[in-house]
Amino acid sequence: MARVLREMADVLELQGANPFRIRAYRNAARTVEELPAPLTGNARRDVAGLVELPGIGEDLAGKIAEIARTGSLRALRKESRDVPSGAIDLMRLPGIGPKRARLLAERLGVRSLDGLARAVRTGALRRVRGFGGRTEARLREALAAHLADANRTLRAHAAPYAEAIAASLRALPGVERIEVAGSYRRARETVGDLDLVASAGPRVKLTERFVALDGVASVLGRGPTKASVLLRSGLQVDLRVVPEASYGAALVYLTGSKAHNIALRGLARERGLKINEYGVYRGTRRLAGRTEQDVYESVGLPWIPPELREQRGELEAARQGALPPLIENDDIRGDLQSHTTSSDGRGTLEAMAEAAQSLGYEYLAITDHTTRIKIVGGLDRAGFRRQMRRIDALNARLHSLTVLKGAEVDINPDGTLDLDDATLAELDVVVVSLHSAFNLPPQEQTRRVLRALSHPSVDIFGHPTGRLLSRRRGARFDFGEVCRLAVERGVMLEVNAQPERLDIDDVACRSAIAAGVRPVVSTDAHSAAELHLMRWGVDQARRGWVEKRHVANTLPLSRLQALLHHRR
Ligand code: DGT
Ligand code: CA
Ligand code: CA
Ligand code: ZN
Repeated sequence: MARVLREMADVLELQGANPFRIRAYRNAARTVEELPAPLTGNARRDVAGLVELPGIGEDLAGKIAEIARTGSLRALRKESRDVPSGAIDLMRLPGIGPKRARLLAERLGVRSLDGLARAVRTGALRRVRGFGGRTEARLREALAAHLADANRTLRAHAAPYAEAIAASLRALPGVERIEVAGSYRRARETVGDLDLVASAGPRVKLTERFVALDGVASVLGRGPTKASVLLRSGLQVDLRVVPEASYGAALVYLTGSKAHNIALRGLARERGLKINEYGVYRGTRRLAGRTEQDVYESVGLPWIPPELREQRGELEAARQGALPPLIENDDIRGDLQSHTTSSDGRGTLEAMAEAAQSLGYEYLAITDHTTRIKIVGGLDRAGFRRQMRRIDALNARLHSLTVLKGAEVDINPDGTLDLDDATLAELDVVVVSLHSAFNLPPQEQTRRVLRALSHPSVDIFGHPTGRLLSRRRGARFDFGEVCRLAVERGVMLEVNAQPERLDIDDVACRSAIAAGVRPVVSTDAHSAAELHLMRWGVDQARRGWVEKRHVANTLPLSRLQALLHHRR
C-alpha cells in the first residue's frame, strides 16, 4: 500500500501538482506502514478506521481502502498515463527531482535509467545546462549502484510478503513444515526473490494452493513439487515441496549460499558421501536429510547459522568448534539513536519513551539533529538545554526506563562538529554522523572523520558511511584507520538498523570487531513504530559474526554509563 501511495506522490510531483497534495500522499504512505494491524479489505470498515488517523481524510481513506481491496489505485493509473514510466525511476536517483526528470526527457529524450546511462556514457548529458561535471560524476556513481541492485528488494520490504505467505501455507491441513530459505534466511540486506521450502503429504496439492494465494499477479511455472509466482508488488516467489525425509537437505540446499553449498558438498565428497537437495548419500543409501542438523552432522560439523553461510570461513570455524555465539534480538537492552518532533521525528519525547518502555528496554537515547541541515529542523544549544530539562522531568516519572540525553551531531565538511563544546559535554550520548559532502576524495574524507571522532565528547559514529541502499554509495574513507582511532578513543561504531541504511555493513562489522571496536545497534527511529526496526540491525550484525559481548547496548545501564562516562 505504501509503495502505491509513494508512486502516486512521485507521479504528482512529476506533473508539478500541488505540493500539499503530494505531501499528503507521502505522509499517508508512512502512516500505513505504521498501521498496528492489517486492513480488512472491507471498504466501509477500513475507511471508518482510517479517517481516525492523523492526516487522513475521507478521500485518502477511500483510496487506501481501494488499494487494500484491489492491490492498485485507479487514480494512479489515470495520472500515470501522461508520465513516462522511466521518469519515475529517474527521480529515485539522488539529485534528480521532477524538474530535472522533465528536462532530461525534453532535451535528450531520456526516459529511463538505461537512457540516462547512455547519455552519461556518450557525454550527451554534459551538454545540458545544469548537468555539469560534478553532477555527471554523481549520477554515474548512483547509476552504477542502482543498476547493480536493480530487481532486488530490501529484505525488510520483502518480509511482510515472506511472513504472510509462509503463515497462510503453514495453516493448511497436511502441511508439515515450511520455511523461507534463500538469501532471505541468510539475512542479506536485499533479496532477488523469495525461496520457500515445504514438506507436505502428497494429497495436499500445496503448489496449487500457493499459486492461488492472494497477491499473486501471475504464475511463472507450476508442477506438483515446484512453483514460481510473481506478486503484484513485483516480487518473485519460488516454492519447493519435498517429502519430510528430505526437508533438512532441501532447506540447506535452498538456503545457500551457492558458494557455501559447493564447499559443503566438497567436504562430503572427501568422506565418500554425496549431498544433494534430497539428502546425504553413501552410494544409494540415504544417511541423513530430515533436519539440517543431520546434514551438517553427517560431515562432522555442528549446525551453522544461516547468516554465516557465505563461504567466509564458517565451515573451518565449525570444524574447529569456533562458531561465534551470535547476538540475538533479546540481548538488546536499549536503543542509542532516536528522534522526536523536536527535529524530524514524528513521535513526541513522551511517546518515544513509552514505546521503548513497552519493548522492555532499560534505556533510550533521544538524539535529535543539530541545525546545520535545515530540512530536519534540528535543535540549537538553547533547544538542547530545554530538551534536557524535559528529559529530567520525564525520568523523574519513569520507573523501568531511563531516557538518555543525546544528540545526533552533524559532522561539518572540515571535521568540526555542529554543536558547541559546552553543550556536547552536558549530553549523555553524542552520536556524530555525516549528512553532507559524501563525495570528498577518500584521503580528505578520512581526515574529516578522524578529526570528528577525536573530539573528546563523541561516543558513537552514526551510520558511518551514510550509504542508502541502491541510492547512494556513501562516503569513502580508510576504514582501518577509523577503527584504529575508534579503539584508541573508545568511540563506538553504529550498525544502523534502518532497512535502507544497514550501515556499517556485515563485512565492516566483522573487521570492526576484529580490530577491537565496540559496535552499537541502533534503530535511528523517527517514530515509535520504528523502534521495532532493531531486528534488521541485529541480523546485519549477525552476518558480521558479532556476538552479544561485543555490542554496547546489550549491557545493563550502569555498565553502559561507565562506558559513556569514560569518554568524558
Ligand atoms: P537472491 O535470490 O539473488 O537474493 O539469492 P539466493 O541465495 O536466494 O539465490 P537463489 O534464489 O537464486 O537460489 C536459492 C538458493 O538455491 C541459493 O542460495 C543456493 C541454491 N542454489 C541455486 N542455484 C544453485 C546452484 O547452481 N548450485 C547450488 N549448489 N545451489 C544453488
Ligand atoms: Ca532467492
Ligand atoms: Ca529463487
Ligand atoms: Zn543521521
